[in-house]
Amino acid sequence: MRENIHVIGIQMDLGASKRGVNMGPLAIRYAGLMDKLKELGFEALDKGDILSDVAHTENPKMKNFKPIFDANTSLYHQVVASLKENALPVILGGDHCVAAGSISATAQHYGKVGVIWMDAHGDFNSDISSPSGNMHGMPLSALCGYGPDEMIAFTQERTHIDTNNVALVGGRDIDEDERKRLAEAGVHVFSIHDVDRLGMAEVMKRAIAVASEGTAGIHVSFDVDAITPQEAPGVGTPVHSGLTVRESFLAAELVAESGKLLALDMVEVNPILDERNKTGILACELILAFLGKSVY
Ligand code: HAR
Ligand code: MN
Ligand code: MN
Ligand code: MN
Repeated sequence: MRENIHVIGIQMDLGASKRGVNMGPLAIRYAGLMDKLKELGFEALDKGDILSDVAHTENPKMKNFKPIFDANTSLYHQVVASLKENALPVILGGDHCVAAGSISATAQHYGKVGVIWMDAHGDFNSDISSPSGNMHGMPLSALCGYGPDEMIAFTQERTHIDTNNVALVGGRDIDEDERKRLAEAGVHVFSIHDVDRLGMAEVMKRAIAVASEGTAGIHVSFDVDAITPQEAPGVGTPVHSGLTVRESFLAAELVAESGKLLALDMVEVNPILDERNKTGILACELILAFLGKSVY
């Protein structure tokens, strides 16, 4: 586990239909993230927030592509810089389109990384398959080389994530075409049903094995809508019957225990829809758990 943490916010909400998720980084910070990281003994640096240009759509199949790409380009360069400084980047979203920048950076730096994508959704649409044109439904597909390729065009050569090293955990609202695309691509899907049947400990054991095999380590991308909406109400696209709070923490604790974490995204916290920062506080505590805060 790295001792140096760089916290990088990105105030982005243009990838989603509902506005306000750009305030997520503030909500997570106001839950006390920086102080709590220092209490855990980390050298924690707040790199501030990347801002986004205003909404601007040229192509309705990829809404707000230009400002999303520009902000993601800044994020990509910041994450690469942090990795070069030997820090573990913690990225605060923002909607999930920001994983295009953050995971591209980890892949560029390490060459081969695994991804554990915790989400109610698959985020495996292309611009063609997307029912909405919302870019937060596309980043995992783009990162794995299934398009839209423009979304990750930060450098000349693309470093695609090998789907053999990708595990999706907690999925329960996946579009019909998206499900076929996930299966054809060979993404390892552990749906909420698998969590019920196998238990989170076994699911994470398998997900960590998938993401570790032949890789430098794991980038976890945690969409808070993976958690059941009663416990995480501050999300734009809630889906009933999700992960319990303890299942979420167990997942985080097992990732920490693996010692494989290279970078972490904590995304989709929408303070406008939240209840007294409940989801922001939960996101903050989950970050600490992923970084090794133990419960006893
Ligand atoms: N699958 C739907 C779409 O592509 C909804 C996806 C996005 N919602 C999220 N992503 N919060 O995790 O539009
Ligand atoms: Mn998502
Ligand atoms: Mn989601
Ligand atoms: Mn496989």
